[in-house]
Amino acid sequence: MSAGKRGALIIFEGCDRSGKTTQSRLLVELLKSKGIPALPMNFPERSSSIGQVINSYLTNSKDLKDEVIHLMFSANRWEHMNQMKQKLLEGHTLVVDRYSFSGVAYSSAKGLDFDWCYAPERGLIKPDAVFYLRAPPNDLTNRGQYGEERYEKVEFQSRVAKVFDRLCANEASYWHQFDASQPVDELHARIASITEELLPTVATQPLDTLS
Ligand code: NYM
Ligand code: MG
Repeated sequence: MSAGKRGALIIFEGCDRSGKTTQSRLLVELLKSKGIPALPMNFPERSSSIGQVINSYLTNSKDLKDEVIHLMFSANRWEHMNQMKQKLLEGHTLVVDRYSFSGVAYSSAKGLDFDWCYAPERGLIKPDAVFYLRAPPNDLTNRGQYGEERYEKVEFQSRVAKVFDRLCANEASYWHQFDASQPVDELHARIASITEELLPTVATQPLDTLS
């Protein structure tokens, strides 16, 4: 990519098993096949020392107070910000499976205050687009087969979905909501077309921060 052209920060958000991992992989593959530099990322990023604590918490081998794990998830994003900024400015598009909004959605679904949950996210790089894969509420209640990790319970996921809906309404200018129950290739085509329009538009815009 030519000098001065940055990449886009693209985020996938949604409940567990909404298809984010599949769609983010397809998007990275598509961009790469077109010669557009693209890198996949995901949060939590479990390999750092903070990430390893988060992993122990999620797999139930460690208990932490709700506030403490919330701040660990946020710290896990902060510790990757310089590296993300550098990649974006070099022209890489980052396709990220979960970001700040998962932080707010899962913690406030536990009962923590919404604004308190959002506060540590302010100052992080603002996404150029959030693709919100929204599972229809009926689907959530029909889906029983979650894995073993903490949070993977239907009743809890319904509460998480409500917070994502609220975030989607608040941040409508850069959020795109999709019905997660549509066929994988149709959803991918919609996401691809929005991304292809987005990349040239943001390439000359400065990076912004969440506020
Ligand atoms: N999660 C993820 C949070 O509770 N807060 C956060 O900030 C992030 C990024 O971690 N159930 C939760 C949501 C998921 C869990 O994520 C693991 P994944 O994408 O299933 O590996
Ligand atoms: Mg999961």
